Amino acid sequence: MKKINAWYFEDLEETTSTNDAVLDLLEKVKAPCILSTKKQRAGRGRLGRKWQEADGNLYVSFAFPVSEEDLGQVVILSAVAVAQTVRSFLKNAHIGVKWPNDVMVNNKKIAGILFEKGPRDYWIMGIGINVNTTPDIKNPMYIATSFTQEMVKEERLHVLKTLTKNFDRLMEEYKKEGFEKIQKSWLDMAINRGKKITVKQYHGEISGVFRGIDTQGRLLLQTPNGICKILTGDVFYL
Ligand code: BT5
Repeated sequence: MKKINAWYFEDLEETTSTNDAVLDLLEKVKAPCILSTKKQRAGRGRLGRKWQEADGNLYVSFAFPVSEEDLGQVVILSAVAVAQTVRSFLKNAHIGVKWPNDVMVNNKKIAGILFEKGPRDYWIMGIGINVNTTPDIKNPMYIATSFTQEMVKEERLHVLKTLTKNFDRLMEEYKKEGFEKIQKSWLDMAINRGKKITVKQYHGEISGVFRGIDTQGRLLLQTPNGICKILTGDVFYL
C-alpha cells in the first residue's frame, strides 16, 4: 500500500464520491488514510448540493479520528491548509476564506470542503480543488476558478502532496500550541470582516455584521440583539 507521509494512500481511476470510497479503504487499513480519484461521478457538497466534476481536478478524502470537541476547530484548520496550499501555487493571487471553509481566489471559488461523520471517532474530510479546469457552474451566487484559469499549470497529485504536508504541519501545531494561531491565520484571510452579511440556515436567514470566528470556529454575527454564534449555515454578502 502506498503512503503519503504517515497516511495510507490510494488513487482511483474513477468513483462516485471519494467521501464514500475512502470508507472502504479505512475498513481495509484501519488507520488514517487518504483516497483520491481521477474522475468523481457523484461528488457532493453540503446540504445535498453537488460538487461539479471537470478534467484533471483534485478530488480527495482524508479519514482520521477527531474528537467532537475539536471538530469546529479542525474544520477551520482544514480551510487554512487548503488556502495555504492554493497560495503556494498561485503566488500573486488574492486568496480568501469564506466561512466555514470555502477557499476563494479573487472572490471566485477554487476549493470546497465537506466534513462527514465516519465510523467510530473517525471523520471524513472531503476536499475538491479546481486544478486543471474551471467547471461550468450554473449557480450565479458562485463564480468558480481554477489554477489553469489563474495561469498556473499543476498536476493534481502534486497539489495533494503539498496539501497533506500543510495539513500535517497545522495539525501538529494545533496539538502542541492550541487553536489561537490557526484562528488568526483564518481571520487574516477572511473575506468581508466588519461588513454586513446574511447567513442562510434551514429555518430562515439572519443578517448582521461579520465579526469573525470564536475559539470553537463558530461565526460571530453582530445583530441588533447582540452577538449571535452560528454553527452552520451559508454566508451571503449583501
Ligand atoms: C462544498 O459544498 O463546497 C464542499 C465540496 C466538497 C467536494 C469534495 S470533492 C472530494 C469529496 N468527495 C465529495 O463527494 N465531496 C468532497 P458547498 O459549500 O455546499 O458548495 C457547493 C456549491 O459550490 C454548489 O452548489 C455550486 O454552486 C458550487 N460548486 C460546485 N462545484 C464546484 C466546483 N468544482 N468549483 C467551484 N464551485 C463549485
